[in-house]
Amino acid sequence: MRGVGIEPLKEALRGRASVIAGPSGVGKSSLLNAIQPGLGLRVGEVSKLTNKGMHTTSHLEMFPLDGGGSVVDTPGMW
Ligand SMILES: Nc1nc2c(ncn2[C@@H]2O[C@H](COP(=O)(O)OP(=O)(O)OP(=O)(O)O)[C@@H](O)[C@H]2O)c(=O)[nH]1
Ligand SMILES: [Mg+2]
Repeated sequence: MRGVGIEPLKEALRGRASVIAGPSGVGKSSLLNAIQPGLGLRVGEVSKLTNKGMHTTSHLEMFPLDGGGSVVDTPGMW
């Protein structure tokens, strides 16, 4: 991950409650790990067979952000 666009996203999440949603394997958990080092969210490979994620995140969880606010990581629904 090159970190491009992480700062503006951090800024957008600051001070509010947000939810990250989208298909499995697009990098939702990876993005949150980049935004808030130390979260240690599990990330998974994308299947070579289907080219989709393998539903690594399996539950909803809300995390407080250092800059204020919070964010919810969600399982990809498809
Ligand atoms: N090339 C590239 N790969 C990325 C990037 N971000 C994440 N990945 C890869 O994409 C794969 C899936 O990432 P996850 O963060 O587990 O995806 P997710 O959206 O949380 O998936 P679910 O938890 O299954 O819904 C992993 O192999 C990551 O290493 C990125 O910016 N670039
Ligand atoms: Mg995930």
